[in-house]
Amino acid sequence: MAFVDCVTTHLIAGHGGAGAVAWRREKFVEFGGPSGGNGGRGGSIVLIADRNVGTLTDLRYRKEIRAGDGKPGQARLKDGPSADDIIIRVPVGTLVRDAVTTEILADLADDGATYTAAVGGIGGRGNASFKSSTNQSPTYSQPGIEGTERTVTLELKLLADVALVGYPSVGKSTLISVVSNARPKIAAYPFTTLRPNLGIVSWRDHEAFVLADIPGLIEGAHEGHGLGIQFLRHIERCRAICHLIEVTPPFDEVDDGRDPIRDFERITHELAQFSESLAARPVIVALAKIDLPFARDEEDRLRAHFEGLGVPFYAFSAVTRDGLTELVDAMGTLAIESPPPEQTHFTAPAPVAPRVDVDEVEDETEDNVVYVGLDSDSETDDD
Ligand SMILES: Nc1nc2c(ncn2[C@@H]2O[C@H](COP(=O)(O)OP(=O)(O)OP(=O)(O)O)[C@@H](O)[C@H]2O)c(=O)[nH]1
Ligand SMILES: [Mg+2]
Repeated sequence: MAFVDCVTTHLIAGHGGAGAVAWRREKFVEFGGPSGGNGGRGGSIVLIADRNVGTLTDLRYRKEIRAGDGKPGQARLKDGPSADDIIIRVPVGTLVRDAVTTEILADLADDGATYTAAVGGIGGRGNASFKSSTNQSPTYSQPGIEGTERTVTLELKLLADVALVGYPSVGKSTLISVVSNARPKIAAYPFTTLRPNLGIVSWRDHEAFVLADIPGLIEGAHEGHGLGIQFLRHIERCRAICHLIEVTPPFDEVDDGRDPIRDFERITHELAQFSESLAARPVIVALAKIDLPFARDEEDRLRAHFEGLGVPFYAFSAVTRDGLTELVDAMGTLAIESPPPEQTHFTAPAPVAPRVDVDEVEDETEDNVVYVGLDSDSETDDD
């Protein structure tokens, strides 16, 4: 699966160059003084949110990114050159965590937002800079300061208003394809959708809202079953949930004992197991495929059940477009009325062990701009 929404990488900033100890020796200068220049600054590693970047895919195999060191100071008061910073362009909506403590370091929510994840060390002072009235010939200089290093986890937050959740094949992708600009793959087998799709829904005279089609969930998702936990994390970033259910055909040979009410309860349980904040998210239920007679037959019973629970209930068909306007209105109202989830509620990925041994690796500073996943649109679900 090419879609990468979470990567862990180790960032090492460059060390500062050492200050030089040198002396002026010139033909017509009688008293050559100290002339050691300062060391250059080590390169920092800076993350920049860029709206042209779609995914974190390109960072997937970058276990370590290292900035160059500052050069030592030179004679004749020449300062050592500083190393270039490494700029890593990441998608807007990237959350930066310390991978060891899982603490959130930065939320790069706006285009152009920057975060210096590892700070280059400053260069040491050369002996010339220590010259004073009491010490005309200092024989010492400073070493450069070490750059900082840290292991970070970058997570792509999926920014949507309403998440479509439900069992595989209930018709989530079909719904987003008829109400928004998204054109995801649709098929009659489970787990057609392998990564979340976003669609923009224009809604009467209101401002458009963003709908997310999330891969199908099954029992045990919070423990990693099916496509698992990573997508539950995406749902956490949506304001509200539209929970799709379907009536499976009575003659279905592969009938696995599914029932729309039980499906709903199972998935609601998965969401609650994953996080309290997900369990508390506003939710509406939508019965899909009511063009099918056996689905329409169940509509009244299901409506009575969910309305009895106080859960708003809708029924629609993506094929005949029956009930679509009401459903879009309901989702749009949810998008407007539900507050955005608070960042502190996001469930952290599992922490990684701190690094103990840093192997020498090739200097990666030659190309000092890392573009992350520029062409996310070229990915498909089935690669
Ligand atoms: N009759 C009928 N079939 C539908 C309707 N909506 C979707 N389907 C069919 O249901 C099947 C599954 O549709 P998808 O939209 O791919 O389902 P999904 O929920 O996105 O499935 P996953 O991505 O696997 O989780 C496809 O064969 C669709 O053609 C509907 O309104 N009426
Ligand atoms: Mg789908």
